[in-house]
Amino acid sequence: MTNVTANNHCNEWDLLITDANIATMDSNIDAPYGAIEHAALAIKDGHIAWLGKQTELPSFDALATPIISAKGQWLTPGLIDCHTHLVFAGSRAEEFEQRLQGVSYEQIAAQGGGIASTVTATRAADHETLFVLAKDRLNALYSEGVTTVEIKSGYGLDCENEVKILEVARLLGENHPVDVKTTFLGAHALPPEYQGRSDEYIELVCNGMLTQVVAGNLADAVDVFCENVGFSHAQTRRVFAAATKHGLPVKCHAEQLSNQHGAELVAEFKGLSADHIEHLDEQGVKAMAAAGTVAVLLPGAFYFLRETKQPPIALLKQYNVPMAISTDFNPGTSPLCSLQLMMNMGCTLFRLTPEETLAGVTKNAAKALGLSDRGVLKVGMRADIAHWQISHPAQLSYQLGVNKLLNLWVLGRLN
Ligand code: DI6
Ligand code: FE
Repeated sequence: MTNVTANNHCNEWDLLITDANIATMDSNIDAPYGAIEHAALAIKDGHIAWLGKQTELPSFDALATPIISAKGQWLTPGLIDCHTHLVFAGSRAEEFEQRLQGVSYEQIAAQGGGIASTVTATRAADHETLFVLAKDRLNALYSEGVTTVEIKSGYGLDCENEVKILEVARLLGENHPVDVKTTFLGAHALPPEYQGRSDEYIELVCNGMLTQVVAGNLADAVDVFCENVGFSHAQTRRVFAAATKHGLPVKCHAEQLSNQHGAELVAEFKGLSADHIEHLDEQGVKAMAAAGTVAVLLPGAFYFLRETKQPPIALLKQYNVPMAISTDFNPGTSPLCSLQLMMNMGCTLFRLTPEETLAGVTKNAAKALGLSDRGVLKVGMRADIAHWQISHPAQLSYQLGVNKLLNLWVLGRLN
């Protein structure tokens, strides 16, 4: 059982949660969900100081320690949404109507709609407008137990506007309890003014934009949409090389609509994750396994695009590639701002187990962001903890529409 004496200054705990069942997601605990029932958990300085069976609690100063009873309900790690495009303006509802009449996502992109229409609206919006729009979305995720969110740029597509989006994302992190990580996705789509000159645009991404993003410490990672309607394998490689030169880890929108071997490429750069991956083949899976690159599954985009090609779940399991699940929240392919809905879809659409699904929005999502201080409840980890009114952790993937969140601590703070 986890019980580290070094952190066991029990008269100094900031909070003790008693009468809990804890889905630790710690693979060192030999039980489904790494569960400890009839448990307690102590927090000190925003981190977990003790956790274990309540009967094994060391003696502590009951008068000096604030205590909350979890009333026999469940604690899990705070949820992590590791792939979002949260900062944008405008709506794509009309495009949704077109798509329902049979026009494909690629056709709309080719006609100058799709991502380009969100770019026009986002370029026209100021920091404050974007902040207000994104804050609502962040609140929606937070209300369902999310404590860490990754936010990508990619709807500015020039220096000024990519920087603006990342500044708004940083500002959200400073003004909201949720911890925000940012990713520079300048290579999301070709802006209209660069039509026919995609190599020149990639030059701007690698030199002009990335230099400014790094100078302002605006990004924690770099992503590329490697696709027929995005950027080629060779162009993706150029962006990854530039990111690596600046010491930034890379991620890839890979194999979403076709197999461009983006997953192999991101693995070659020891990248954090390959995301979407419906068209991923065995060679790509092997490369990811060897590099420790996480597979980020985005069932919302799969559902919304009415995709029929499934990501190769059996192969990913066979090669032990960690699988994360995320919303991909964006106006075009996944306007679905609910990580709990994604958990349900992970089970219903991709046939993951509820335990794999919970791992996908906790420990594997942390790994997809390169974060080793969260995603699992154990001593020394951040006290990012969700308290749920549920009788079994599978209920988180099972039931929708009734918010089961009772309490949410971020860095030990209840908001
Ligand atoms: N893949 C996606 O699913 C989103 N971006 C990407 O590279 C779609 C973005 C959009 O359509 O606005
Ligand atoms: Fe995406």
